[in-house]
Amino acid sequence: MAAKILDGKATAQSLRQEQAQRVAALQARGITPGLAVVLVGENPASQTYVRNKERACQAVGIYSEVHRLPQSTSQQELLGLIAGLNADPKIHGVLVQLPLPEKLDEEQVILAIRPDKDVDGFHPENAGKLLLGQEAFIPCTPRGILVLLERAGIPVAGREVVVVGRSNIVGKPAGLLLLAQNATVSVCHSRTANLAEHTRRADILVVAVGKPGFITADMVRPGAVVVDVGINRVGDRLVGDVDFEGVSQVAGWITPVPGGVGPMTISMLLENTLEAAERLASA
Ligand code: L34
Repeated sequence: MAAKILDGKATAQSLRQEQAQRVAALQARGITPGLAVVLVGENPASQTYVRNKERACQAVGIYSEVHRLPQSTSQQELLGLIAGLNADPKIHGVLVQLPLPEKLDEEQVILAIRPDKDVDGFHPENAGKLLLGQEAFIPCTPRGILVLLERAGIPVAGREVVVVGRSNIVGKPAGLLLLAQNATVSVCHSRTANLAEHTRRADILVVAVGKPGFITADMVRPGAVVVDVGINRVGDRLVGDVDFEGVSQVAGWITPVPGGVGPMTISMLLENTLEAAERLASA
């Protein structure tokens, strides 16, 4: 195996110490940072992610509450809960785990979260600020990718970055963030013609499509940095969107799945929650 491992688990772990210190500093001023997570339904992957978020909060001393609601929850009930959390002074961050059950209106739910508690950065106000380069909550997964590269000493400015996937929660904000860091960014998607021609040009390749083994070794430039955002369950195994076996022979750096971007997503949620509480402390 040629590629070095971009270890998200270890990076998230080392960030925890700094985060615990920030919690202590807030507590010295009488503020305990608080996060509310809302989980609707029984999606097993979401249950795992939310449990991991709860544990991470506990590990650094952030107060967290998880509201587990049945699949049958109505839009009105969900909006009512969010209104309560918006007004709750213990809560600095509010997150509604996605995806929501089909019959719920995701867009309306996100719009109901107070932008200054929107630690996912999904509210149009935060998304718009990110687009304009203004200070905002930055979505956790894209922010996690940036911090992972930064902590590994991998420069972004001036480099050719190709993002595969254009979702609102990963692909689009990742492209904008990398652009703000002076990368030359292409965003590819399901209708991209000659995808491999694009991916082979990448110094840094970010993949978030949700298809196991989608990126193969022949699509990767030798020595490239490969960031695999996918988490797919294949039988009883977790695999990314990148064929790790093959691509790790070619790439210079690669994120594993699990232990890559996932733990960084959670780490950045803690980061955003701390920022929300710190803003209140200095207000
Ligand atoms: N609202 N919805 C909202 N915010 C988010 O930031 C998310 N995301 C994505 C899905 N829906 C969301 C997450 O939390 C993806 N995601 C997430 C969070 C944690 C992990 C993966 C994705 C994670 O802990 N991954 C572990 C393995 C977990 C497992 O065993 O399944 C890892 O090592 O990659």
